[in-house]
Amino acid sequence: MAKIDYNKLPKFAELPVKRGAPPECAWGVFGDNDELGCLNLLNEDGVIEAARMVQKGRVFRLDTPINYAKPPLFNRNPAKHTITSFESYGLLGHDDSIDNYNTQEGSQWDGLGHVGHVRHKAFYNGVTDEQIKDGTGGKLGIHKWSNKVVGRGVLIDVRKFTEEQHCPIDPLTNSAYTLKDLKGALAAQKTQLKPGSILLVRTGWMGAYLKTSDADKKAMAPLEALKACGIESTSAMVGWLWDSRIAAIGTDCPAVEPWPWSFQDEGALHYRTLSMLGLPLGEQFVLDELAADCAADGRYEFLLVSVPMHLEGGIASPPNAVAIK
Ligand code: UVW
Repeated sequence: MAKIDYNKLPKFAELPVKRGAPPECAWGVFGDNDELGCLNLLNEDGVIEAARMVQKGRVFRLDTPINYAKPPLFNRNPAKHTITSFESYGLLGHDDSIDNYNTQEGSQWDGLGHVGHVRHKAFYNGVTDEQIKDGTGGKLGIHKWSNKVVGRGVLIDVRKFTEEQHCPIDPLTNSAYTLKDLKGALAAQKTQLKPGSILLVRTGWMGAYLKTSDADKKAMAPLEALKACGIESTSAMVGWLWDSRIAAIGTDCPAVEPWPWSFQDEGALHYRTLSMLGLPLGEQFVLDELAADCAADGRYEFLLVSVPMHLEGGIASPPNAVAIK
């Protein structure tokens, strides 16, 4: 992990730095051939500092179980888990396989090859559709993150904050948490963002979804039917994330931004972050137990360890993440 001087990075208002690049994009900031985007903000010092946050040995799993959503959201396929017996070899034992596994069927990081900009027809750093390929020959593969997503995690419990302010939104609608809400929650928690933080935002969607009936889950799963809260998709929001030097943002809702968002909307957060800034998005994270612990001890920072799948050329991955306090 090369060390970046956070103070030498351009402010959001100074973007783009690359001649001819689209507005509000970070292409070229970490080098013309960079494929890691904001994950470049994580470094050895950050890992050491984050390891010091481990004080009581509690470990919180941040992934949903595979196939937790029945059926998976956005028309994605359920995975088929099969156990095979070694009986025919005269051995007591098993193998297993997961067929039809969609890397975004539950908790996930969206890799930088997931979504390219609707108008500029390019992925982060100007990567073209033809350059996204299976295996090692392609660009922006998720395997390049497999040892990168470790550092100081920070939770913003915006759900709790808005409940305490008596203005909670319904997470099962496409309502937005504003930048003001996020800043208010941070202030209430007395939490500071520092450069190289991996930001987690609890919106309350996952808890609300898990409480619904099987029939409701089935009804809301299709892309056309789903409604879900998220954070606002504004220039001010992404400017704040960039200027705060956030390395990645993970949420407990399906799309980070409210769903539905229009694929034709150039202002969608997916474009502003994945394609323009190289900022990884995490969705459907499990944050309630972590949030309860943070509320109990008043510490909203922790060591976050996420090891995305070592899938060469992969587009997305379950985070395989834990927060350790
Ligand atoms: C959407 O916004 C459709 O979410 P995802 O990143 O899971 O594709």
